[in-house]
Amino acid sequence: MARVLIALGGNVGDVRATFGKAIANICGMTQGTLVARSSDYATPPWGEEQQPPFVNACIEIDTRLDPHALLYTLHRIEKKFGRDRAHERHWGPRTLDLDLLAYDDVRLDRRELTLPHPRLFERAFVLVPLAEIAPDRVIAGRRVREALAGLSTDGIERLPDRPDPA
Ligand code: A4P
Ligand code: MG
Repeated sequence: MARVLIALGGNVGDVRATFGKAIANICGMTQGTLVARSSDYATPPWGEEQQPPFVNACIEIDTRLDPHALLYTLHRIEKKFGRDRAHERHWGPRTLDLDLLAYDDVRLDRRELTLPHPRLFERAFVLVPLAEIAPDRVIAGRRVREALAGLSTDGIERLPDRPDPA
């Protein structure tokens, strides 16, 4: 069983509702167990700034899928929730982005899958939710809470919990 961290992001549609359904799909389609789920955060757009604010969150799951099968499954779930890679811009608006942040302590350096995620430590929109659920996790030699301390968190806001859908 592997312990896996996944980042969720989106800025098109009812992103928080999408996250709820996507997390259920992630657990179902990976035969995974949800270990932890962060709050949702409103975050200023990063990379390409002329686009609506994002919602971001992180989850931790246990799964028996290997890293490539897991990424393939995450891409299927992105597509199911309306993501269309053929018609979007790099760093542009999207309904759902699922990034594999870390898979146990596995290191991989391939274009289709780099582990840990290569841009993880540049992004407060990833580290803020990650620090909520895994502050002491060490990834590529860096403790999550310490990595976050080096970044600006300006404009990032924790969103109030939503009641579970009936
Ligand atoms: N890939 C390689 N390694 C991984 C990995 N560890 N996890 C490959 C996921 N994918 C990985 O990904 C491009 C390719 O990377 C995939 O085909 C996969 O095989 P992508 O998600 O299609 O590309 P992208 O999302 O356009 O680029 P990137 O660099 O992953 O950027 P982001 O961060 O995902 O960009 N601002 C805020 N506030 N919040 C956001 O969530 N997101 C983006 C989108 C831009 N600005 C944002 C946010
Ligand atoms: Mg991505």
